[in-house]
Amino acid sequence: MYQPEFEAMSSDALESLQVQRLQDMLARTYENVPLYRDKLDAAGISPTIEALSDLSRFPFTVKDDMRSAFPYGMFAVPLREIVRVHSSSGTTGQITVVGYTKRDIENWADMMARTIACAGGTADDIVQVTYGYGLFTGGLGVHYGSERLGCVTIPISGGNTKRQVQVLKDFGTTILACTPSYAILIAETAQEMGLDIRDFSLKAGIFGAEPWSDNMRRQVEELMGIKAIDIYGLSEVLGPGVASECSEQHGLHVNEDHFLIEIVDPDTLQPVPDGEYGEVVFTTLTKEGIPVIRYRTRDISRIIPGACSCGRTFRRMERVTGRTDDMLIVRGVNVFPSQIEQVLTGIPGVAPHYQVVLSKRGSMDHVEVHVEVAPDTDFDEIRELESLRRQVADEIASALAVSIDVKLVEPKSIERSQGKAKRVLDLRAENEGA
Ligand code: DLL
Repeated sequence: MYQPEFEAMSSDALESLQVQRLQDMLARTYENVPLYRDKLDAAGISPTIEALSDLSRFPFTVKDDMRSAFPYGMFAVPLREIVRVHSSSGTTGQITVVGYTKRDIENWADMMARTIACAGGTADDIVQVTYGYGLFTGGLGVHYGSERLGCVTIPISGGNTKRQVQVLKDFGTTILACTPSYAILIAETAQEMGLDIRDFSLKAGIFGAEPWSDNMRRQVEELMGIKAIDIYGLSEVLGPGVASECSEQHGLHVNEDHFLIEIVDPDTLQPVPDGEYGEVVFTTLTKEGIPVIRYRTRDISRIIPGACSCGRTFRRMERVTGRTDDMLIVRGVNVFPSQIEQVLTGIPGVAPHYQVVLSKRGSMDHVEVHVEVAPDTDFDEIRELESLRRQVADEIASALAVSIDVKLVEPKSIERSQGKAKRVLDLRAENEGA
């Protein structure tokens, strides 16, 4: 543990720290961010609390609030105190900008150092930072944490996959940091180069930034001979370092000395009991640049009740299986791409590369899963291919309780990503225009 004085705090000590930090944050935010002041004034809420439960009176913050304040309207300090900005990917609309003070960067480095320590990392490790450097928070976020822990830090960023493999080998990398989908591509590229990553010094991966199934974890662990842990975060709240799995690989410890987590029903917006799934909502406690009050992440998860045997006392959130805005409704049944992935990665003969393609057939939405067959597939065996296709379709239907058309596609025909994989291809607007 990198900071046991926080990570293993008693629940009473943690709660009093949280109350004190929340009081301070609310006062600062009300004072300095007009958007929050106006919202609270309009709702007749004073920015003070006695207990953590008082937070449930406060209005939520959503991505559109950030967009409306673009670029700097949500900053709670003057720009001269901001030392870094990052931005969210903007795949679903206008980008948002987040700013960090010197203290924010320090805290972020501590949280990322905790994350690397969660993967068993120490100052003796060599960390290859393959997340993208730039406006995306992944690269620099992990970088500062790795240096904070004292690791040798390789700032290679994403891309040039053969070089990634060569550096893994030649530099003796022990911890790889990238998206899980890119980790699979790196492993496959090594195989094509005639190299076996299991012979390298690599021992752990800190993978995140996108949903990935447990089967995908097992595959990448097997291909690389490593322990793969899931790391979670989002730019609006921090970047990587919000929560991380420990060696138990059973839920992600939320850095609760810096963030309050709530799980709410996305329809009623009422908090749900521990153990039940809902939308994850975060309130920052220490952030100076952009504090957020009850930020609705759109990510679906739950609190895992009970203590963790690793000794960390911070509560754990379940791995994020998807976002409310990624959810497909297929003939009335809610489907997340990661559920499809969990099925596909359990079937020999298909590769862990897939895409859910949405199109229009007349006025109806049509959903089809494209999945690559394994590279050693014999394409002359049409009967075998058809039986594989049927097996995939049947297994999806029995796991998801709805049947979805399946198309087998050739190896390497689905576009690879060096960052977040694009699991859903939406052609509906194009179909309408046609
Ligand atoms: O993806 C921060 C990050 C970088 C996390 C590197 C982990 C590693 P954004 O680009 O703002 O930030 O995207 C945040 O990505 O709301 C989730 O929907 C998704 N996400 C992030 N981590 C995970 C994960 C970074 N471990 C959005 N599992 C979040 C599932 C994840 N989804």
